[in-house]
Parts: sequence; C-alpha cells; structure tokens
Amino acid sequence: MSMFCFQCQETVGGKGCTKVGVCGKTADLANLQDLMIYTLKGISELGVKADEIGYEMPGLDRFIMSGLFMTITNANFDKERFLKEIKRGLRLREQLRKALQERGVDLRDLKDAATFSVNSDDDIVFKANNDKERVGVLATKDEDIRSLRELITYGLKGMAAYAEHADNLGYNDPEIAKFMRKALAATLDDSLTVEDLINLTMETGEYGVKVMALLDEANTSTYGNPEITEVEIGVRNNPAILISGHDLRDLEDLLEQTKGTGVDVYTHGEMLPAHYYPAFKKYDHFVGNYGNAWWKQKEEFEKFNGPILFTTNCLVPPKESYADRVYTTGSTGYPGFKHIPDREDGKAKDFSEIIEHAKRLPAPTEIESGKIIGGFGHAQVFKLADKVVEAVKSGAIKKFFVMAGCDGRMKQRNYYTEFAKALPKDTVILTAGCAKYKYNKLNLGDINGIPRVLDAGQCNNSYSLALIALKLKEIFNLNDINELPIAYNIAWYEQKAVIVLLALLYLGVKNIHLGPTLPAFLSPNVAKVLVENFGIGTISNVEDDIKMFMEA
Ligand code: SF4
Ligand code: SF3
Repeated sequence: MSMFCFQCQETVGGKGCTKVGVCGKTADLANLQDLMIYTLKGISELGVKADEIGYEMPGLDRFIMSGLFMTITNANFDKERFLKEIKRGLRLREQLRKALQERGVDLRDLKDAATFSVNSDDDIVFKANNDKERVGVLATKDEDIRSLRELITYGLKGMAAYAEHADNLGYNDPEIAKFMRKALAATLDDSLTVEDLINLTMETGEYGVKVMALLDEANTSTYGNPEITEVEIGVRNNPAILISGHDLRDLEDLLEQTKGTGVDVYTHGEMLPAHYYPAFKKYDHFVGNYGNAWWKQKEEFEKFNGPILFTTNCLVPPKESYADRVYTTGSTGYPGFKHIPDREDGKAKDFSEIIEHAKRLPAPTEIESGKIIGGFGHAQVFKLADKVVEAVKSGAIKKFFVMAGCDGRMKQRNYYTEFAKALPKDTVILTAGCAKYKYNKLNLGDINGIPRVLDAGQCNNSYSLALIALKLKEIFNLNDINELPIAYNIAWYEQKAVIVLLALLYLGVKNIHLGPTLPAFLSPNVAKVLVENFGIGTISNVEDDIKMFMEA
C-alpha cells in the first residue's frame, strides 16, 4: 500500500512521504485523510449549487470546517474517527442531493466525488487505498495544476482552523464558508487553467485576511485584548493539567472546571499566548507555561507527570510512558486516547474525567525556571506606538524582522536561533506562532524599553502583525507597505502557515523569505510565479541573510 503527502515542511526528502509520514501518519491513515478531503470536495460541488439557489443546509459549514481541520498535519491520527466522519459526510451529501433534487436543480454531470457510493467500512477503506486515479494528490497529473490545487487546499485547511476557533466563540461569517465550498469544488474542475487557479489562490488569501480578522474579533471581544505579560515557566507543587493546541474556548472551560479543585493548569506550545488575555488572568490556578514547541513534547510530557489535553495540532505519536494520560478534543485524535466530545448547544465541554485523573498524579517536575514576556497584540503595540515611532525616527530601531510561523524538529531550524542572536542590536523581532520558541528565552534585551522580541501570540494571531505593519504605514504616511523598514523571515511547517502566507501576499507584502525549505508542493513554475510577482525567497546562511535583509 502506498500514500502520497507533501503538505508539510518535513515531508521526506523535500519531495513527499510515500511509505509512511515523518509525522507518524501511516499509509492507510493518509489515504483516508485524502478520501475525507475528496468527500468534502464532492459535498462542496453540491454546496455551490445550493448557494446558487440560496438553499442553506444546517450543519454543512461546520462539517466542512472540521473535516478540513482534522487533516492538518499532526491533528488527528485516528482512522476510526475518519471512517466515522467520511460516513457522516456521505449522509450529509445525500441529504443535500435530495434537497437540491426536490428543488429542481440540474444534477447531471456531477463528479465522482459528489456521487461515489460505499456500502461498508471496507468499501471506504478500499476506495481510499485503491482509487488513486481519482482520490489523492497524484490524481491530478499536470504538475502545475496539482501544485495550485494543493496550495489552495492547504490554504483552506488553515482557513478552516481559524474559522472553527472563531465559530467556537460564536463568531462566523457565511461568506467565508461559501468561499470554502467554491474553492474546494474548483479543485475538481478540470476546465480551470493555471491562470484561473492563480487568481483563486489570491482570492484564498483575501479570505485568509477575512478569517483572521474574524478570529481576532472573536478572541478579543470574548477575552479582551492581549496585554504585556510575564509568564512563569517554572512549576508549583500541585497536581496539574497541561493544555496544548490553540483553542481558547476549551481553555476557558477547563479553567472554570478546575477552579477550587486543587488542580493547576499549565499551557504547552501554542497555548502559551493564552496568558496574555485579561480574561484568563483571574484564575489563580492558571500557573504558567511548561516546556517549548510541539516537537519537544515527548520528553516534556514525560516529566509533566499529569494529564495532557490536546485541543488542536500539533500532536506527536506518544511514548508509552505517558500515553495513558493524554486526552484529545475537537479536531484532534489518536487511537486509544480518550476523546472529550464536542460541546452541545454552546454548553461547556465536560473535562471532569481529566480533572479526577490529575488529582491522582504527582505535581510536574520542574524543567526550567524564570519568566518570559509576551502579549504584543495589535492593541498593545498601538498603545506603544509613540515610543515605537520615536525609536524608528531617532534611528534607535533600524529594522523590524517578522519571524512568525512554526517550529519543527529539523536541525536546520537552529538557523532561526542563530539568526535572532546575530541580528544587530538595533533591530526588533515581531513574532507569532510556535516559531518563537527558537529565540524567546534568549534575553535579547530591549531598545528604550521596547523588548527586542515582541510576541503577538499564536499563529492564529498573525493578523496582529499585519495590522501593526498597516498602522506603521499609516503613521509614516507611506503609499506602499513594502516601504516600511520591515523584513519577513518566516519559518513554516504546517498548513496554517500557508493561509498566513497567502493573506500576506494578498495584502501586498513582497520579498517574504520562507524557510527552512520551500514547500514541496510548489512546482517549479508555480514557484517561479511567486518569485517573479512577490519576490518570495528562501534562506541561505545567517551571515549572508542578515546582510541581505539589512541592505534591502
Ligand atoms: Fe509527510 Fe508532512 Fe504529510 Fe506527515 S503531514 S505525511 S510528514 S508531508
Ligand atoms: Fe505550531 Fe503546530 Fe505551526 Fe500554530 S503548533 S504554529 S506548528
């Protein structure tokens, strides 16, 4: 049995995983994920027809969102869950087909993705593993069309993740969901040219900006604007739960339910920025952040001693030593892990089992001590605008470096630590996402009281960095965002970075450098378009790159 996946930065040989994923995805799981995407595309083909007549099917938007989210790298490794969701998708598809038929919609010429039928789980698995002519990345033969279809699909996965977080807080935008259907259906359409798909890629970036704005509104209206915060990285002596991933609503439910139980809560990886929100500061048992970025979880979870809750990616297949204390919820899953079901009718999720589990376990072992600082979301930075502008005008700050994005296990990524260390002292790093763990404990000092690493939050908060750039453009009265003294040296890993990149391109940002390697899913011709129109580049070595960025 074989597979083909090249959606993340760690893909084998920078080309594609064909036997098993570096992430731990087996071939049969990868093929089921492909079939999940294929099913979503088929549903979307019908969804576009429904949009044409203004018919709305309840539950459709949410299903497409979470289906896409589940296939993001390191989110869900549970084959049973994919089987269940594909079956649910096929039931939804059938309902939608009937509804459209009843309304007289012409349903001839539908593609296989919208019509294939299965009678059993075995049928599903068979289709996933054997229908390679239709299902999966390599079903598209033309290299450039394939590249663009995948670029769009990965952008949509990131978009879906952000849309789902917003939806969990009661914020949604039907136009975004409609675009997702249109774009998914378009990836099945053989009549579209390279040019059509490039235009659709840009439109994906436009909706990327919209979804990030929506999530920003959801987060800040619900939990307040992130503010400068010192986060404890040591531990206390109580039993504790470690919460990972990006979902703030899950965190809120957990903090409410652990109140007064004697169980502390710590964040891991991408949940660190939750400490910056005013609403979470009222919980005395919300202690601090434990550990580093996702890829260090194996050693860090072992030492944490208590239960771990995954709300989203990145989940690494666990070591035996702690596997019995890992829980998943939302889009995440792993065979054998206890999965906390979704909330019903807006009610809180029930985390009582994790809390009881924590009470039986020892307190975390300390692995670090001290504090890190963050909370530089757009509102906080705007408050400091006078100081920042003054520092730029006086020459105290020569350049900003946007170093947002992801961290990962490749050794090459030490480049980012070395790069941060070697940057001239009159530069400031703007960061978001788990990429920050490469330099957020370096103590790089400050410039007139402005820390040299400004952490805006999760990858989900990358929108803040765009808003900061746009604000500076306004203050300095510039015509073009690219005239600002800002360089972009972005580290990517999974598909949320793809939507952030497309959003930045849509906003007109040029000369973004992507590393540690360019995406394998960019064909030479598509890469050429990005280089020629947007000046996209990659990285070489610290010394040459700093020189290049400082002279630009
Ligand atoms: Fe390979 Fe990345 Fe796909 Fe996993 S997600 S199978 S590591 S390309
Ligand atoms: Fe990190 Fe997975 Fe991308 Fe959210 S947690 S940035 S890699």
